[in-house]
Formats: sequence, structure tokens, C-alpha cells
Amino acid sequence: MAHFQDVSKQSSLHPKPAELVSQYGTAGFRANAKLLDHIMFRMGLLAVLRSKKTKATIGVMVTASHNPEEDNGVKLIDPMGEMLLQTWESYATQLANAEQEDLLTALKDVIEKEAINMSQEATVFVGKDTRSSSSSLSQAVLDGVSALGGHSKDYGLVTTPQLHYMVRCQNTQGQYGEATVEGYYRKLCQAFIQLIKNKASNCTDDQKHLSVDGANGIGALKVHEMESHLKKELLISLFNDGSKGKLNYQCGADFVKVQQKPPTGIEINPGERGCSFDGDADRIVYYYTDSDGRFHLLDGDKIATLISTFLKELLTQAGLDLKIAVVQTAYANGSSTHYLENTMKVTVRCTKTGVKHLHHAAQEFDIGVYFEANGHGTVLFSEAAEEKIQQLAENPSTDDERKRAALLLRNTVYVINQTVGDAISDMLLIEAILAIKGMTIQQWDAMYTDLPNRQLKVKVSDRRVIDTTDAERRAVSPAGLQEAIDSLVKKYRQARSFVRPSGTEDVVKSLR
Ligand code: 16G
Ligand code: MG
Repeated sequence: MAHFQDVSKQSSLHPKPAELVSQYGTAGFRANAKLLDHIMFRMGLLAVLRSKKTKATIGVMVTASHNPEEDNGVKLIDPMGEMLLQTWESYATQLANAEQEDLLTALKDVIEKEAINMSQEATVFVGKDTRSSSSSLSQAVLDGVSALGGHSKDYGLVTTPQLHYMVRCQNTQGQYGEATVEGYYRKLCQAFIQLIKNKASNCTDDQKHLSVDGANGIGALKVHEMESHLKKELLISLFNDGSKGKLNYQCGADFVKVQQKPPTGIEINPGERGCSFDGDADRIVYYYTDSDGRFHLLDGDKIATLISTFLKELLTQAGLDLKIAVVQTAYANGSSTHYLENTMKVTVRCTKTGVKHLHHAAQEFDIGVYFEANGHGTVLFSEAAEEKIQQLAENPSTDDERKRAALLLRNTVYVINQTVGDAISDMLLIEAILAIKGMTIQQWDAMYTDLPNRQLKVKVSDRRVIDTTDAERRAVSPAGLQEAIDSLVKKYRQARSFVRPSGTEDVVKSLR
């Protein structure tokens, strides 16, 4: 077939360094940008196959999230805006690792195994972050798409969650929204403005102010673009906007979470709210410094608690019988789990690290709130839940209090990006909740007190020797490791510790 000749010819322009081995990790490939050109081209090819297989538009995002500027990466987005189906991750790895002369064989192998109809049309949406390497790498993706005869749409600079959103909009014929960046701002900001109309009477104009650390990345650009849609209902001071600092360097959500200190480059008064995005704006954490200069971090666990409490109260007010659950990982602070289960009486589930695991667990409930402690998360509403909310909001015989709650729920659904964790969407929801509840960040922080914790990373020669079970909370190998941890933990009250191999770096990570 003509396309295969094109693939051969084009792929020689994107050669694979001999003997290089790469793996589609927790969230796609990530490495030094110099090692990725061939992978980008090949992910363009794979996206075409995935699009033909699903008969839908597929997304390819070029980003390495919170990694240093020198790195880059790529992840594929499935039709409903979710992460690539896990069984296809191994195809991605096979294609990435095929030596130049074996590429066509590897490609035909996928086509055969998946019984792909090659005459089916294919469309791929491509986006990139602000890294200096992203332009040429996203061009390599586009080359891969066209080599296999696929159509592409290049969204250029977008946040990761924006591209996920576009893919879902496209595949639901606009039902989820319009597949443009403007459409995204319009949908989210309109919902935000509707929500904020219900702000508490004690909510002053000062409360409208928020400092945002854009990690010198794409999120900063997009917050700036969105501002006019907010109609001054949220006043943002943007720091680390990329005009001088380096991407993710001493700033951004990952830095703040791991270091437990404010990002550099932000000026913020004691007691005031600030938040940090990561390098591709799919994570967010909040914080403030008190009058004694002590730093207070409100991470993904605190965010999940705030959101699930808000939703649970609305469900009660609306008289809707919908099951709500919170999904966390082993990194969740024990205090948050305790508070959610015992005070809030919501179901809590624990899954392995990585958004795809949390996302799937959250899909099992009417309303699934999922957050990793690192600030990645969102809320999923089942179709039935959305319908019930919609019906109640539209039913003329609904009484005033129930109607108010139903309308708030409806706009909450609209402000949320259900495809994946989204710093911009999460920020709008959190800001709306604080305003509606008339709550300060200090009051939010006081919902429960975090147990002290530390995260450690240790470089090891082979992280695969560690195998875990029970959502990564217990090590099953090497022999003796778990026993050693247990005997240390036993010495302390309410203590917990675990070790797991990283899915993105050559390290093992532990929390205690
Ligand atoms: C990726 C994951 C993130 C996870 C992190 C863990 C996605 C979109 N991102 O960044 O959810 O927390 O990996 O990395 O799934 P680790 O395995 O190195 O600790
Ligand atoms: Mg990220």
C-alpha cells in the first residue's frame, strides 16, 4: 500500500537511535527531548491506527508535565478524552522500540492483532506545551499522522486537559461543548459566573483575589487568555508567567508539594490564597502563609475533601439519592481518609498511582471525586446522575431550596472538566465553592489537620525488584522489605509507610 511506502520514507527522517529502549509509562513516554523525535513520529502513526480502530478522533499531547525544561514527552488521548486504553500502551512501547528496519513489521503486527480496517478515515488532534523542543516534536507527530494518511488538527499551544476536552467535544458531536479553546473558556467561565451568583453574603470583594503560580508554563498563558471571560468575578495576579523564569524551576505544583514551601517568584501577603499549576496545567495545589510565617499547603486531599463536602451538601438539599465516593492513592494523608469516612460518611477507595487507575475507579459511582495528593484530580458524574440533576433543575414543581441546589449542581457539572484533572477547571470550582460557602482558606484548611509526612526518592539500579500489592501500600518483593518497614512503623502511633517503584523515573519512592 502507498501509505506504507510513505511511512518507510518518512520514518527515515525521524530515525531511532540504535539500541535505545523506551517505555510508555504511567502517563506516556518521558525523556530528554533529544531522544524523542522517532517516538513522536511513531505515536503519530499509532494515533492513526487508534483512530481507525475506534472510528473516532484521537489526541496526542506533547509535554513532559512537571519534568525539567530539557525533557519532553507524549501521551495519547482516547475518544472520550480519557487516557489511552491500557492494552494499547504495549503497542506504543513496541512501536517506539522497533529498530528502523523493523518498523513496518511492528506496525502491521498492530493492524493485524486489532483487525484494523485501513480504509477507515482517521483524525488526530495534536497539542503541545511551551517547552522549546515542543514545536519540532509536535511536527514529528504531525508527520507521522500524515505518513499513514490520517487527517490532523494542530491546536498548537494548549494545556493537556484542554486537548482532552477538545477530543471529547469532537467525539460527542458538540454535546460536551465546542471543540475550540474559546469554547472551553466560554463553557467553564459561564458556569463559574452562574455559581458565583450564589456567593455568601459575608463574601467581600477582597475574597475575589487569587494569586496564581503558572510554573512558567502553558497554564500561565491560558489563564491570561481566559481572564476576560471571568468578568472581574475572579481577580487573578499571575506569577511565573514564563516571561523570565524557567519552566518548573523552583516553582509549580510539584515543587510546592514536594518541598512544602511557596514557589519562588510569587509575592503574596500573609493569610492570602495562592495556588500553583504544574507544567502542563493538569495539577493544582493551594496554600497560604500565616502571620507567624508558617506555610500551609492545601493539596489534592484537601481539595477532594472540599469538593466532596460541597457536593454532598447539595445532594442533601436537592433531595437527590446519588452515591458519592472519593478515590485516593496510597499517598493520601491518613487524616483526610479518616475525615472523609468518619465525619463526612463518604465511601473512600484507594487505587494505584496514576490518573487512569483513579479515573476508572471513580466511574463506578454516581459521582466519583478523584484526587491524587499531588493535586491531579477531577469529578466524574454518571450519565444517570447528570440526567437526574437536569430533570430536577428543569422541573417546574421543584420547590425553591431544591431548585437552588439542583441549579448549583448543574453548573458544577459544567465547570468541571470530566475528561482528566484540570488545574484551570479545578481552580474555578474551588474559588466558586469558597465564595458560596463564604469560607476562607484558613477555614478550609481547618476541616482536618494533616498528619506530618515526608516523601523520599531513592535512586536504585533496578526499581523493578520492588513489587507491590494492596494499591501499592504493601511490598511483596524483595523478601524481607515489608517486614522491615512493619517493624519500624510499629514503634509509632498512627504511623504508616510504604515504598513503591516509580512509574515515571528510575527511582523508588516512599512516604512516611
Ligand atoms: C504521572 C501521573 C500522575 C502520577 C505520577 C506518579 C498521569 C496523567 N500522571 O505524572 O498521576 O502521580 O505519574 O509518578 O497519570 P511516579 O510513578 O514517578 O511517582
Ligand atoms: Mg502534569
